[in-house]
Amino acid sequence: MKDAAPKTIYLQDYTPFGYIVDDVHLTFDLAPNATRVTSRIAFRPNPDAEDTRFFLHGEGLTLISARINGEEVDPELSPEGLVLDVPALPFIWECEVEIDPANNTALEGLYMSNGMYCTQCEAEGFRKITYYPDRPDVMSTFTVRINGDLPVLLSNGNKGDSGEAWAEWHDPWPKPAYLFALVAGELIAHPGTFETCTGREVELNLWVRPGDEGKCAFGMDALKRSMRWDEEVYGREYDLDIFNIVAVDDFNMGAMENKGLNIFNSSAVLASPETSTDMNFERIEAIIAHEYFHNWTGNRITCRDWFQLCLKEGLTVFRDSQFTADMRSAPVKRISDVIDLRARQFPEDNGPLAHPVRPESFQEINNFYTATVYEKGAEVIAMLRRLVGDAAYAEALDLYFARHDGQACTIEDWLKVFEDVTGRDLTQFKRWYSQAGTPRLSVQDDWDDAGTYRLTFTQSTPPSVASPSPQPQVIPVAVGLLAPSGEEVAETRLLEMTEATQSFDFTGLPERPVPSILRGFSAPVILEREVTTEERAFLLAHDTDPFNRWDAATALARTTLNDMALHGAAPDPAYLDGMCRVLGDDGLDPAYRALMLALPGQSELAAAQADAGHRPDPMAIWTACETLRQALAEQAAEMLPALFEACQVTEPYSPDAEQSGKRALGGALLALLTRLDGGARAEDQYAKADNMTLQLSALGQLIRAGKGDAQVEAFYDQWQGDRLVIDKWFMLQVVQSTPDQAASVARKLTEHPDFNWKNPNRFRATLGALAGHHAGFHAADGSGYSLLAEWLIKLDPLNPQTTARMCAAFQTWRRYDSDRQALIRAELSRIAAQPGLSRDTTEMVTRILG
Ligand code: 0A1
Ligand code: ZN
Repeated sequence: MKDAAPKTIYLQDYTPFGYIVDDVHLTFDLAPNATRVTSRIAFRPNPDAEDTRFFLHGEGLTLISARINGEEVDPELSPEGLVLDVPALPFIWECEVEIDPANNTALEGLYMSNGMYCTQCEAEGFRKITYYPDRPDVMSTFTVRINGDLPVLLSNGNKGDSGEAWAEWHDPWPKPAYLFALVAGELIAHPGTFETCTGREVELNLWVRPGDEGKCAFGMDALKRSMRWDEEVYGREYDLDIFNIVAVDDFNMGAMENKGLNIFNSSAVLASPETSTDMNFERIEAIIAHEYFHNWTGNRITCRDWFQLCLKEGLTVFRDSQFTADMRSAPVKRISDVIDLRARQFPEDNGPLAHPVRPESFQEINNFYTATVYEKGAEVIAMLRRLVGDAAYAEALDLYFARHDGQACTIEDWLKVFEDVTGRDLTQFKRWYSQAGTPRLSVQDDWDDAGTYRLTFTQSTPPSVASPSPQPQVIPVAVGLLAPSGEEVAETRLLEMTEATQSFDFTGLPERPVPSILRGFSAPVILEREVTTEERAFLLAHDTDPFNRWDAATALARTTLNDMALHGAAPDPAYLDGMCRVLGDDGLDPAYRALMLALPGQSELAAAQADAGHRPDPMAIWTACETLRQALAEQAAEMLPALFEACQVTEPYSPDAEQSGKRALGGALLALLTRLDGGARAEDQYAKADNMTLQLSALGQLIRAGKGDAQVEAFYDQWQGDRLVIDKWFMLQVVQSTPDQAASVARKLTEHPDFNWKNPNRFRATLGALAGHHAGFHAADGSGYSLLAEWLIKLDPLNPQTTARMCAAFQTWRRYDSDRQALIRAELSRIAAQPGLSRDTTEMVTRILG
């Protein structure tokens, strides 16, 4: 439990630590309930620090002994750590503490998962292991000895000596404590090797529990491809003799980039064709790349303080998205990223949790591992690259690595390398880091008969608690122009908007063009432009920019769905005709066609309605989506069977872009066909499926059609022993339920013997799925809200971090009608009133209530 009166920490209050740590020696004597941690740390006064107070963080530790230069000392203890008078000269701190990993349910610090010891120290978990200046700007080399009667004993860095029930590790690269890791257990290695660009051989291992050996090959291959890519594209070579990855079942997040010893949620690394979907494979590839890329962007160059989190996360997300674009289809990756940004980051940026990419204050840093810091942070780097160009970006990155290797840096350091390389003044650009909120970009166009086409943009960002008076930002707007014949008359040009209102002219045009604005989604803004259905249909047919062509499809879908939900309109024939043309266009990549077919998220539709001054009705939105899908199925009925046939893959399964694109389109077509054939094809696909992608998409359609009872049972029997597949079983039943059933299906699943609610994956598979079922979660009777609140209240005392993250499900509450608002407010107040509520959840609920 955290302290009752949470403190707010401010960026402006940063001061360096009074001591430099030269070297850390740790010894772990492992025991489930009484692990002893002995530390021997060399400190010396920091000449650059004014504050010389010797404060070491420490939480939940039993202090056994403490010594300075060999002399027993008696520090003053508090729930946050200890203070002590120390000599103004270099000294050795020695300390022994006892901790209880077996009862650590928060999964932060040293904890146990299925009998295996593992750690999670980012952001502030190391203080639960021993007393230490647990802040990212304190960097040191670490030597670790693990004593424990377990076959595998791992820590960061290179292997040292080892013997019966002990092992030593030495990490030569100075690192902050949040990158510390230890793993001990009965694990099996899937080994590999990698020869670096300078010819050094690196030992690779993917460590898994017995039984998971068959799920390692893809992860290992993805790791090798990531290592090669980072050498080739960023010139970054790996810097240790060994790189270990460990899969654990109980993990709050996706994975963690601990130096030389990455720890992964097993869902983010284990994969096999039979048990994992194409989407799982793609996600795993991206996460492995992400964690590996952190070795340079995060580990070699780390953050001065946690306000600078985007320094490592925004950049590393940007790098992993470049990697995926290179490995797979760049347009498909771009579209998927924007779908994700609009679904997760826009609601955050436009609600009570809005915060800048670099926040200026927090109570619990774990609450700031957000879509804004990560995904908007990556968008900001993508904009920077667009503005300076690829060559200057590469030069700036080289300078960044050369100048700051081994340092703990700030966003100012990051921007400075770009200023130094390009001579640009990035003062205004920096607002992307300091201002919350999504800019709205409205557009007006004018044509004069002398052949000039003028675009006038106006930007405005809604004020928020975090940014009460936002100023104009630098917005790179990529624009191309099409002739009414469909031909491109002006190739993509990058307009650099800096003013609140600004005009740009295109001259020498023979006739009034049709603009294609914000190509490639060149800035994370909301484009507000009155566009006719005809113009959208035109762009859908002709735009040469794949992103905008896709966006025209989603805009058409959004418009017709909103008309249907708000005004009872019929499906727009322009949308249906356009989609039928897209479906039948063999020249388009199947993966791209699948994305075109997907409807905008229902929560996103609700946001658009609320933005336009309406009170969204979740049930009306759900009905509109169902009706539109049914209408499309009927209109495309004749072409669907042949298209579906063409998506069947006859070669052996591979998770590559080509095959998975076919299966993605096949899945979208199956969803349409199931509306027409009563589930016959889905039943057939389910019966024949030899991979999880096909099996799960068939099962999903059968459940949705209300015909899946037998298969739901069979699926459970088949996969009972596989926890990652059973997570899918939990999730799918909720996702595919009707709105009136979603909460009761989820509730029933929470009563299932396999509902192991202390496992974050299972908890999210069930209750996270409910929160993501827009109409089900917002059921008018409040059953969705109360079920989620009930479980969050139950989970908070055990696992504050996962509880707090899931509170975000309530962040959009002010969009809805007064009855729903009252229901949500009551649930949030019920959570807030829990005695001993964690600091994490308290902060989230308080911010959401506003
Ligand atoms: N740095 C990791 C993610 C991560 C963040 C926080 C954690 O605990 C609070 C755990 C993992 C990454 O970006 O992958
Ligand atoms: Zn990361």
